[in-house]
Parts: sequence; structure tokens; C-alpha cells
Amino acid sequence: VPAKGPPGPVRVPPYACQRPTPLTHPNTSLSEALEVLAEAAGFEGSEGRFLSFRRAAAVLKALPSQVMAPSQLQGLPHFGEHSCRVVQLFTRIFGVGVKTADRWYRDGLRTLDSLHEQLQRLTQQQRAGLQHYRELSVPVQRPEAEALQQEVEAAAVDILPGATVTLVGGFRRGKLHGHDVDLLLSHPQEGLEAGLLPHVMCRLERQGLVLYHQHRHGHPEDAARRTRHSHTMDAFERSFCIFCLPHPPGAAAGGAHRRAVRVDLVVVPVSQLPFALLGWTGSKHFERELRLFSRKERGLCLNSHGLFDPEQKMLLRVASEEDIFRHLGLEYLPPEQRNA
Ligand code: DGT
Ligand code: MG
Repeated sequence: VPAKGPPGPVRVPPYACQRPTPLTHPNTSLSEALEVLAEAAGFEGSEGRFLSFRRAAAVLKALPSQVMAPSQLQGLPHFGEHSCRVVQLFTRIFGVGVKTADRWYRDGLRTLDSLHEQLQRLTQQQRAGLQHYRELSVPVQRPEAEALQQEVEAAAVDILPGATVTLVGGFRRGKLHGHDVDLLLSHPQEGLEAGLLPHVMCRLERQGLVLYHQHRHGHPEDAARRTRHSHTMDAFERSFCIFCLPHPPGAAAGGAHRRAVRVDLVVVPVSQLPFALLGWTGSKHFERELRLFSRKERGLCLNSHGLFDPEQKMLLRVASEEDIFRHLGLEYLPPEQRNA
């Protein structure tokens, strides 16, 4: 029986893939503050500081209760002197009172906005004439993503009975909005998925859903090699698209607003589907840590195609995401606990 007294330090394992991270948690203001700092560091090109802040933010997201004092951060992984000092600053500021803290915090977010504006200017310079820019900066809502998944699934099943279309990315983790819609196309019988994507794109184009698309051929012969050499970029056949939404939600009929949405369609042979599901569900930070953990702690190479054991020189077979966690000796984390 544990001794009574003040709550002891929470034991948090160092890798994000070793602990559940829900979408909502009690330390949002602190984790967002650290993410702003991470983003700023990344923008300045300091990869090291970006990762330190990002890792500290991810630890906060996994804590069961609100951090009220800097002392509660002692013993937590990735809380070095610097991140601790930053949090100390913020807790002091927030200590002023909830209302004031809220206002201060909002002021901080405006700084983030100005950073975003700068980023946007850069991208616009580099990609002058990016047609759908303004529409695309409006986040995609969950019902819109689900409607698109259904449209694509209907087209795919019509062309190839039994074809599957899975909504991945942030929406699979339970997010209510996102910057794009990520869809995986597959078929329970290996090989039948080949050649499906161009037909699906044709069908969707005829339906007037496609504003832009760029097809990339897959390199099936490359998949195993990429896993052995732990390439992060995958070799799946893929279509980068901009879709026109079937029903602009909230917009008055005949309104001037046409909604455009970034969509990624990825074709996955069923034998690699668990790896692609795991790899495309994110978060990006969760994926980065999962791959690092596999390599450093287990000596295995993981990517969206497979899991490779360099000692035995073989690819490990799996039937589900659960199998992958088992191979890595990790407690299974469902998608909604991968929001690191
Ligand atoms: P969002 O769209 O802003 O709400 O956030 P997410 O989490 O959906 O992020 P997104 O769409 O950039 O990526 C989803 C996941 O898919 C993320 O873990 C990274 C992964 N992913 C994105 N692009 C690629 C790619 O080109 N190759 C591979 N293997 N994975 C990718
Ligand atoms: Mg996404």
C-alpha cells in the first residue's frame, strides 16, 4: 500500500511512444507556450532547441494533473534547466490570476500569429500564384473530412469492390480540425490495390471534386530497402490533391466561398497496412520518438513500410498495429493516445 502524503513525482517514461498522450489534458497553456518556443527555435534553424522544447511540451501533455509549481517538474524527462526556467517564468505569470493569465496568454498567442504571418510570406514568395492559398488556410473540420472519406470510399468501392479507405492523420487521433485530410487506400487481397488510384482520381474529377492533383508513382521494390536503411520518406503510390468540398458547411447557397481542402491519397498493399496506419496516424512527434525508440532501445528499423531486424536480417511480419507495439515491447497505445 503506497504511503499517504503529498503526491510524489509522477514517473514518466522518456519516449512519447511509451506513454499515453490524450488530445485534451490539464496543462494546455504550458504545453502550448513551450510549443510556441519550439516553433520559434525551429524557425531560427536551431534543431536542438526545437527538439528540447517539443519534447518538454510532449511530457506536459502526458501528465495526469495540472502543474502548479516548478518543483513538480523535477525528475521529469526532458525538463532540463532551460525548459524548467521557461516554465517557472510562465507559472509566475499565470500565478497573477486566471483572468490576467488568460489575457497574457492570449497576448502570447498573438506573437505566434505574427510568426505564422512571417512563415506565410516566405511561402508565398517561394510559391507565387499558389491559387488556393487563402481557402486552404481555413482548417478542415471533422465532418468535412468524414464526408470526403465517404466520397473517396464510394468511388473506390465502385471501381474495385472490397477496397478500403481509411481516414488517418490527426482526425484518427480524435482531432476536430486539421490542415489536411490523409486517406489510405487498400484492398484485403494483396495486389488488387495496384492501378486503383488513377481510376479513383478520374471518377472524382468527373464529379467535379478535384481542383488540382499530382500523382506520384509507387516504388514497391523500394519498400524493403527503405525499411532496412530507415528512410522516413515512404515509397507508396500517392496523389497530392486539392479537393473542392462536396457541401460547403455553413456557407449560404450560392455564396462566393468555395472551400478547398488539401488531401493526400496513399495506396498501401495490405501486408504493409499496419505500418502505414501507424506511420500516417501521427502525431509527427510521436512518430519521431517511436522510430528513435525502435532504433536506440530495440535495434530495429521502423517506417511506414515495415519493421526490420538488422541482426536477423529480416522484416518482421505483423497483422495489426497492436502487433507492432508487441514487437517493440511497448504497451499498445490507441490513436487517441498518440497526440504527443
Ligand atoms: P493536421 O493535418 O495538421 O491536423 O495534423 P496531422 O497530424 O494530420 O499531420 P499531417 O497531416 O502532416 O501528417 C499526418 C501523419 O502522417 C504524420 O505523423 C506524419 C505522416 N506523414 C505526413 N506526410 C508523410 C509522408 O510523406 N510520408 C510518411 N511516411 N508519413 C507522412
Ligand atoms: Mg493531416
